[in-house]
Amino acid sequence: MKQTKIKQIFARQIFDSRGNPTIETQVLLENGVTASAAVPSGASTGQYEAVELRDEANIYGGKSVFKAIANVNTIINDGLEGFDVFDQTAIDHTMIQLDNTPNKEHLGANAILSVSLAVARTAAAACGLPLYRYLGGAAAMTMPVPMLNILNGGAHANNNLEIQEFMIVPIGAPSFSKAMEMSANVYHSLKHILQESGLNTAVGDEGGFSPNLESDEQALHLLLRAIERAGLEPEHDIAIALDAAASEWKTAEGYRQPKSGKTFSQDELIRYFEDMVQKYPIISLEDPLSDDDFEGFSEISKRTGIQIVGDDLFATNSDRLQKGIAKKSGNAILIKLNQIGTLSETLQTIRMAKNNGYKTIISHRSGETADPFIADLAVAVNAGQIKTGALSRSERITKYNRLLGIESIVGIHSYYPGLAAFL
Ligand code: 2PG
Ligand code: MG
Repeated sequence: MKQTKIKQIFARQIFDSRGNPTIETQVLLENGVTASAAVPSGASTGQYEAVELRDEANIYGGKSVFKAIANVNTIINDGLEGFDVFDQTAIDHTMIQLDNTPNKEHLGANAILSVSLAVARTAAAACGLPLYRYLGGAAAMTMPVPMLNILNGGAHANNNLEIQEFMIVPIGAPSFSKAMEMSANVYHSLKHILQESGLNTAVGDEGGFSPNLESDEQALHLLLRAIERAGLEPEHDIAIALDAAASEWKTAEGYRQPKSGKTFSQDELIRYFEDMVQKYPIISLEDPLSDDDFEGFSEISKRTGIQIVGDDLFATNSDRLQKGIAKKSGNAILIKLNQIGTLSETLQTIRMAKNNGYKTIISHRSGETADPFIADLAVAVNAGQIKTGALSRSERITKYNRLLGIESIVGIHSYYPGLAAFL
């Protein structure tokens, strides 16, 4: 454990799962221990996320991240040299000060996060612990209930579905591995049903199928059929979760679904979802309204009684969550490290959510890398839920496989909450 001071931090440009540039950062300690981490990138980003610094130059479609990389290799590297790698909070705080803007636009939240995550992973390596154990200590034992996005729409697919994510949630499973077995069966059943119906089985950004359908409601029917065909019972074994990502539908007057052109007032949209929740076994509904509508989130929570998740609404930001808690907006928060930009701030937001009875769902981004950091984080903080795509595409599978590995190590001492994660 000696000489755990940071000697050098080095960033490089790699690609994410959409073929866009992103950052991988490596931390080297004086004792020679080294580890790295990579940052993901969203498509439906809302307006309150920390700034992802991109070069907007004439290469890589304007998306290269060389400025952010230079910030890591110079300003951040110089500013953090000699810090003990175990001082995560001080390191994150120092980067926030070096940036000195409210939304991390100076150094880039992508630059800062890559360092923050690489520091945590290097610290874990320095004490010879798996990341979930380093972050969560002996208390880390809850396997998250996965939400698998098996039908993709919205900004994640070029089909005609307006709702961004149609997810299955294996709440009736006794363990994480059994939950994944059930989910795999449903995913494959859905593929067979689509094939038999002459529908497209190409996948969207998060690995879910992305056929053109008659309506979003038909997508819900298909999920139910796939669950039954896998020999499982909708609601009891597998429930449904949706992410509407309705900030993408917001207009000056109300809401307009971009693909069909259908318009809604706030009240009409609440009623639209209320009706859906009554008809289908929907256990969780994310971003049913825009990222400014704290009141609407409060109203729809009351009227549906199910889990209402704020993603774009809270942006993993404790100030925004605080406002939501005061107004009773939703009852769950999606946690995305790159929305806020440091591990310490993310952990603070998770703590605030838990202390106030909000459920926590650790989430991937639609543009991902093979880094499974969020799998370890979900176990470390006993989040209870994770959202990390369908059972296809390695950048999604790597998170599930990491969780299977953790469960096999934690073994009989792990706890899979199933339905209890939503109560
Ligand atoms: C979301 C995410 C992840 P994106 O809206 O919840 O599924 O999508 O990363 O595109 O913001
Ligand atoms: Mg979302």
